[in-house]
Amino acid sequence: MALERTLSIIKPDAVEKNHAGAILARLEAEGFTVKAMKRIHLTRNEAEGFYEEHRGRGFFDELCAFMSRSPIIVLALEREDAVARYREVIGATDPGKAAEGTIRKLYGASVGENAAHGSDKTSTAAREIAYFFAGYEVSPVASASAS
Ligand code: RTP
Ligand code: MG
Repeated sequence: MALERTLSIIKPDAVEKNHAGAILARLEAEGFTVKAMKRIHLTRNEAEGFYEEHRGRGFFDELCAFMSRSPIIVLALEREDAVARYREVIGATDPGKAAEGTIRKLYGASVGENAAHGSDKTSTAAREIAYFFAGYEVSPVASASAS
């Protein structure tokens, strides 16, 4: 199976609680390679731009206020079948419904404050990685020797 990339965000709640290191270690243990990473504090407009697809939904204002309240850590991750595997590792959107051992079960508090974001499909992942990282910050998708 080919290598694939996904966009991961360690959300404000998890960064505030100093869970970023544990989450990153878990992702590496699950076979993901960090291809790019940064800590940023989104403005409200930047959060709205990222979640544009959800504009008009009941939770949109709350979601964008939350995502812009304090810094996040954004990662471009690579492994085989990265999009689907990452979503398995973070678990269901609502931590109360997430499987035991998943990142949202371990570190999420509520459906609004659920510790992590992951792209929902490969086309979304490409758009989301490009939203946060310039081309020079992300190396080309691997041949075996690429770093
Ligand atoms: P994400 O995009 O953050 O990885 O989460 P997701 O795919 O599992 O869920 P999505 O439907 O894309 O929703 C984005 C985020 O909006 C918040 N949300 N709140 N109160 C609600 O009913 C509700 N529904 C969604 C969640 O924080 C979710 O992660
Ligand atoms: Mg989503």
